[in-house]
Amino acid sequence: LLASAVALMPAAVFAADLTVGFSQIGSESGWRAAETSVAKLEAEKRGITLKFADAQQKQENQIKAIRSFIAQGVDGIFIAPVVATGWDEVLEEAKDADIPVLLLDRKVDASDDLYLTSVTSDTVYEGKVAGEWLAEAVGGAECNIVELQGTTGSSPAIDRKNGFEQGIAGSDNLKIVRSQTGDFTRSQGKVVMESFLKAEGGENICALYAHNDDMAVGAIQAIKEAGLKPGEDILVVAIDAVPDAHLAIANGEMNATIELTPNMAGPAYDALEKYLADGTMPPKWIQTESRLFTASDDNNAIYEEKKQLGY
Ligand code: GZL
Repeated sequence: LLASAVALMPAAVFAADLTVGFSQIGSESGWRAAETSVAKLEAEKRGITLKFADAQQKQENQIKAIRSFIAQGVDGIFIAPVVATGWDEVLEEAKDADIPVLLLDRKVDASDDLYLTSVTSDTVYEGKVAGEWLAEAVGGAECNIVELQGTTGSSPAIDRKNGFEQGIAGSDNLKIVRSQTGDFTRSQGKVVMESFLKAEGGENICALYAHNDDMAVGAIQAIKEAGLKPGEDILVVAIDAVPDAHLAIANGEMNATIELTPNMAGPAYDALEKYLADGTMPPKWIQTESRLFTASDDNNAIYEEKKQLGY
């Protein structure tokens, strides 16, 4: 009788016993802050205990946090890996402790038997969509592009650069004349854009491609302080579709962004619960959607909606 009662128990009850350790990169961008708040919300919805560690964008802090989660014997470990390399040893330790690891929003250069699954967008595709949009917007005109790269060595920075170059490959009139990391932050985006404007001359820059909206928003400030009109004198395309990007597009100061869902944790919790409940192996990659937003979308309404999401 007891066995059949347990068998009928809803999955949520099993989830109530789950403890997950989340090694988060930091809070370098509005998108990252949203990913964190959604991860906490999704844990609450499932009755999962979430142990959260903010690494202030340092890999050694992530590795320390992961070791601590292993010592605490958590049921699963989520990692948003700040860079793609240097994870093998600690992932082996988690595997030896029989604790499944799930990657959120970024990838690692490690054998995929060291993690249960990765929940990310197609970051090459995002860059390609940005490049194709710009090629379409510019038409046949000569266009010197400046690029703000994400965190050096992170998988989205590597992929979004490659994808963008694929997107503009067919347009000889489009050329990347300056490219430098802004570390995915607004403040660095502004500082690096100021140096681009100084070195290149604002009148010679036709467009900015930023690997995330936060760097673009910082750069927009620099473009305005240089007496130029962002979105007109210098076209601006980026990725994440955070509320402030929709606002900038609504105000004509930005032209396009590609959406990255902040809910990477939801699918990860579901995959972990299923794996722990009955051993189901998820695919190694759970891909999230990417969608282009431009001035033709109702950006003011979308801004209001997304403001509720904890960005
Ligand atoms: C991409 C994610 C990036 C966001 C940035 O998947 O890792 O990190 O685009 C964030 O906003 O810093």
